[in-house]
Amino acid sequence: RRAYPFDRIEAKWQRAWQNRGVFRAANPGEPGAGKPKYYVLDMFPYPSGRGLHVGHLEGYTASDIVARYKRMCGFNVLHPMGWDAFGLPAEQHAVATGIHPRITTERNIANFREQIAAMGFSYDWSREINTTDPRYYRWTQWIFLQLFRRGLAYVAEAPVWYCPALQTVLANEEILPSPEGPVSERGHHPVERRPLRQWMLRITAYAERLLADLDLVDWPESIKEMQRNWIGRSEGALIRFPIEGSESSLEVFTTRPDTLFGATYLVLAPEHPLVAQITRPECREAAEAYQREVAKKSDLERTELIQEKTGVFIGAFAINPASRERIPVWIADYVLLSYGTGAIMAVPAHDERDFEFASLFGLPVRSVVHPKESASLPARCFPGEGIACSSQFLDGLPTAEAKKAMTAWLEEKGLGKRTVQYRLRDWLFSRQRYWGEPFPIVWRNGEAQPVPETVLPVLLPERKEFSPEAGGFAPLSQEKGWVELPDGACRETNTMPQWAGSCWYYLRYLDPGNDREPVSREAERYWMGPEGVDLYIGGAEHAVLHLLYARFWHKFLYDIGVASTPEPFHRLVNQGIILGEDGRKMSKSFGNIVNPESLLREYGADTVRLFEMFLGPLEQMKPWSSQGLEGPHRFLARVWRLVMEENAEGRWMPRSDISTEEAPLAIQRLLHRTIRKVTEDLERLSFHTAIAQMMILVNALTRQPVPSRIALETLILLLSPFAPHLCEELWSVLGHPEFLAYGPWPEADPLLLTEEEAEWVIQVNGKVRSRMTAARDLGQEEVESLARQRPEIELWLEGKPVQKVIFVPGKLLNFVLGR
Ligand code: ANZ
Repeated sequence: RRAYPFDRIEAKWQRAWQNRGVFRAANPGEPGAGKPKYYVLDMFPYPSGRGLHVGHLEGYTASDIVARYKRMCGFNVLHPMGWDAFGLPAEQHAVATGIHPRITTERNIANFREQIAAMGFSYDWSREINTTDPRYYRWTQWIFLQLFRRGLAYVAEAPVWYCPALQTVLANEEILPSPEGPVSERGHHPVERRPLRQWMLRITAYAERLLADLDLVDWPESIKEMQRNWIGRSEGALIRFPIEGSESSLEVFTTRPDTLFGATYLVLAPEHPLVAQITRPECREAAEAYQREVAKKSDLERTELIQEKTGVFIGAFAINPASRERIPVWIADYVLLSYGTGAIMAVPAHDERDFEFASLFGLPVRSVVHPKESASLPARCFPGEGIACSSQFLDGLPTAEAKKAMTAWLEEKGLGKRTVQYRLRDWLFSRQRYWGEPFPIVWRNGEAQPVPETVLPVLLPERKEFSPEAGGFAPLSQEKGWVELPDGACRETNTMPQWAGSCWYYLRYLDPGNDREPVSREAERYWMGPEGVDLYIGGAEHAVLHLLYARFWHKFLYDIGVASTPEPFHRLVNQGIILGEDGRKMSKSFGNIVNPESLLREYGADTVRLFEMFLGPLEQMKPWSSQGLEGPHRFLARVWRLVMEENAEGRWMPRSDISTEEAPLAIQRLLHRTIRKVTEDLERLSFHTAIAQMMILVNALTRQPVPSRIALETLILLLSPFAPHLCEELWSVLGHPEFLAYGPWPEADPLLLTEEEAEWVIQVNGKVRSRMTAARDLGQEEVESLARQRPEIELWLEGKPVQKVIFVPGKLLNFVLGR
């Protein structure tokens, strides 16, 4: 038997919200747009065949609570949802089953939509978007054309990652390291380097801004750091070394020009184009054998520190431009072709890798920097900063100044120049797949030409065959009637990668029906001003994929006047991963995915929502426990019974004894402390602590012989973002005809908050472990809850059952732990 009739209530309010368009956000010019705006965004899902699981719902519940809270605070809230529906899984399914990806995608979307609706999320469905809808991808193609016209999209033959299993190329960001070598992010299939002609986007042109503007956004430091590392800015110098007996010279990139006098040999990446030219005939055979061996390894394997260094002398000598010394030229795989100039000057005295290499092959080590503290030279390699020595005009200069002095000297002599290098590479933007956006490009006389904007979208042709052809040919190339144009031109047959659609979807929600432009200026200024999306919630796995790509497109859209803010997402929050009951990541392969359907049937959406948030801090990783749903469910049933009672026929009726008098002072004080705490906790997205406080309030109200109407209404308002169906029902039972969704957020009365404070002592097993200042008249429950929220107490209690709690009013709380 159900603790309260959630099934009836939930269906009823979901219908009412939908029918009355309660969550429609007002665009400029519409009634409601006079309010301040708040844009709270979820990372839209890829509608997979598996449906939503409780991990998705965590982020969506959090953002929904914020959306509902902000609405009650008087904001015009934009809270949209859509589908990132191009991509590999639908296509692989199509290859396996012969069912068109569009059909699978539509089916999956319908399923997702239903699951999401059952949770009572307050999305404005009138703004729903789907990246595979031609009315949407028309503008994705339009943006690509603008990139192309400005030289930011180009075709290049480059060594790219190719995945034989997926039969497509992949971007650097889609490759993961693994013990067996690099693999695809999707599916973990082995990948290899292949030279292929591909579309590239010049994200490197934005490297500096992508880096600098991280300072403008309120994001987790860990994500910012991952982006900084991915962009990988290094300041240094390019230095030219003449090659003895050759016209050519060799350029190296170094971050330590101050160590030039210590450069005792040069190293080229084995694939460096100069190798063929300068290798001496007697060394050719060995060099080529080495090149073949290296071709089998990935960059990651090559730069692995623990790996034994390998290399081959190629018989050539260069001249150190500072010391005029004759130094040997080697090839070795610890130097990568794709970074800097693909060649280095080796300074074994000050670089660990060079030192290791020099020791192995007996190459000279020359110290040119000594530590600040002592003039004696360390026996081994000294990679730190210090004072230059044995370096003529640099001697005595600290490293920073020596770098400047050497760079100035090189520039003056025309031997080198200051430079900034980035680890970031241009974005490989084409895929040999069917299920993606076609490029708005035709090839005429070997030249890529843009399709005029007026004929967009370039529709994806219907097909019955989805397999790519072996050898990296795109499936669309078989679609002759589509590819060949009457004037002899041919369409581009690659498609865009899945990331394309998600690069700008948050802008389309602002004005989804616009068929003249991606988004109107007016809607964009209103919703994005002044700092972009106010809150963006999603998984941390997108740290350098979606979040970097979207920032790049956004900056471009800013440059061409479509966007008005330098950054798209002001505040970013990553929900923590929810682990299976077994403590492992939820995944199909572990068979531990919890789907929401059965839980919704058994407990209802409000309980699932509350439980998701009560699991622990939003950003932390936490294990799931389906039994844990009982507690939140009983809590909601208790709230229900504060307002409702069962009559003789077993029907739920409003309680007849609800008092219109003020609650006793102690209850009023608790009530207002709860208002303050829940409000503060919502502002900092600390949902579990807000719930804990409301539980204390409900316990206190349950102990009252007759509940006070004011206290009940306040509780309902505070609880409504978390358990919206139950609260709408109780709100209407208490005689309010208007939707609670726009109800007034309660305000704490400062007079009821002023209280005498006390210093509370918190003990664990009789030992003082923390102290906190809080109201003197707090009850045991409140002190216990506050104490448990303190990190140091959390640590002391972690994993140990509390046997009993000793409470001394106004003074002390002692947790006695079981053994
Ligand atoms: C000489 C030197 C002396 C260096 C010294 C370091 C210390 P980051 O900070 O990552 O930019 N390097 C340059 N290009 C390379 C390539 N393609 N493959 C492998 N290593 C490369 O590192 C820049 C430093 O990494 C450069 O500075 C170069 O070694 C090396 F005491 O030059 B250095």
